[in-house]
Amino acid sequence: MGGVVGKQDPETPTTAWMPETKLEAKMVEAMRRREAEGTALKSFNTIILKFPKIDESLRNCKAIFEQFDEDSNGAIDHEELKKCFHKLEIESTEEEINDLFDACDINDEMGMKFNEFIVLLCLVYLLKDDPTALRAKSRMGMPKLEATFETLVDAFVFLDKNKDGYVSRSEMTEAVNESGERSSGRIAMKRFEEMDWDKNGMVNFKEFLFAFTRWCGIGENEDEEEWEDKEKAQVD
Ligand SMILES: [Ca+2]
Ligand SMILES: [Ca+2]
Ligand SMILES: [Ca+2]
Repeated sequence: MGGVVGKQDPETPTTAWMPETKLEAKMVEAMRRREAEGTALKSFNTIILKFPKIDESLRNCKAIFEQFDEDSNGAIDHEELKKCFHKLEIESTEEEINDLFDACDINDEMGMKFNEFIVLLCLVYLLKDDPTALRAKSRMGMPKLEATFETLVDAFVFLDKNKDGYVSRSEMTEAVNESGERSSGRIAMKRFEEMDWDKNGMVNFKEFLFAFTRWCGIGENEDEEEWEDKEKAQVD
């Protein structure tokens, strides 16, 4: 019977969010492990200050995307992704690749668009941070990009105050309020709604990453003009 239940953190509220998929469970587990190490970020503003650098680094990732999009159709299909993993020496089972593909292919177009590819790589980065896997030393052989992914993970760790692997509305408010800006509560709510894709009141790391690529303006060619309008309204 069961036996898969991990150590229950006494501080975990009884309403702790249950992961909906196996991949999400792994993601949350990896995030919690990472969260136990703490964050290098001191304030919400330090995250904001890192935006331009993250933006630049993610855009540079386009060359990697194009390299693996062998037929240059603007999307990385299943076979291309498998080759990509092989080339980057990311050890994954067929099932893991399938799960990642399904999780990140948000438009169900049977292919990774650039922004989806970034999210997928960053999730791989997080998931490969497995202390039991000795081979994980150099996770993907892309030090610059990995440094950016680490910053994104760190930002999430900063936001997730109770370290349960999800950012809640109140955690977002708390983080933004610390920045001490007027009207920050309203901004926090707006940002939260932008992140909480499935509107379940919690933001997981994947949702956080997708929101981030949108804030950086990556993947704006998608059918989401409402995002752009929101962005414009917020620039001040
Ligand atoms: Ca392709
Ligand atoms: Ca949390
Ligand atoms: Ca959510």
